[in-house]
Amino acid sequence: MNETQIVTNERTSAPLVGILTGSPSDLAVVEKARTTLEELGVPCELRVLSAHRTPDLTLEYVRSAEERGLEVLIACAGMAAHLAGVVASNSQLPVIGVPLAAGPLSGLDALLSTVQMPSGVPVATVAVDGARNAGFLAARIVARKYPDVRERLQAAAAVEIKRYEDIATDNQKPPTS
Ligand code: AIR
Repeated sequence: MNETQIVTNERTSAPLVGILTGSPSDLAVVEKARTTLEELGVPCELRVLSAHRTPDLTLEYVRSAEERGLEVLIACAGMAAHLAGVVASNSQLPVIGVPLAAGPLSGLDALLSTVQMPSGVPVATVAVDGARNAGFLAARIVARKYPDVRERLQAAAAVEIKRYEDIATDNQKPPTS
C-alpha cells in the first residue's frame, strides 16, 4: 500500500469516522480501530497520512473532513507522534489519539507527544496501542446522534459482562479431580 491510499470499509454508507495513521508499518495495530467500528456498525475510512512525511496531504484531508461528513477523527502514530496534535489544530471535530509502540522507546515517546496537548487543542488520548478502545470511544461519540450505534454498544458490553461472569463462575467451582 502506498502512503496515501484510502482503505474504505465495505459499507455503502458514508464514513462517520476517519482513521489516520502515520505509516503502513502501523496497520496491524490500527486495523483494530476499524474492525471495532465495523463490529458496531459505524462506517469509517482508514488512511495512511504522516504529519511529517506528507504534511500537505494530511492538512488537505483534515481540513475537508467535516464537510465530507466525518464526525470523529482517530489519529494514530508512533515515535515523535505529532499527528493527533496536528489533526486537532486543523479541525473542530473531536480527535482521539492513539500512541503506538513503535521504535526503541516502545511507545513512551508517542504517548507523551500525543497526550501533552496545550489547552484549547484537545486530543482524547487512549492507551499505547489502544486502537480498539479508540474505536469504542469514537462509537460512543457518534452514538449520541445514532441510537442504533448506542444499542450495538450496549449489546457488545452485555456480551463482555457475560463472558467475564462465566469465567468468574467457573473459577468458583472446585477442581474436578
Ligand atoms: N511516524 C510517521 N510519520 C511521523 C511519525 N511519527 C511514525 C509512524 C510509525 C513510526 O513513525 O506512525 O509508528 C515509524 O514509521 P516507519 O514508516 O519508519 O515504519
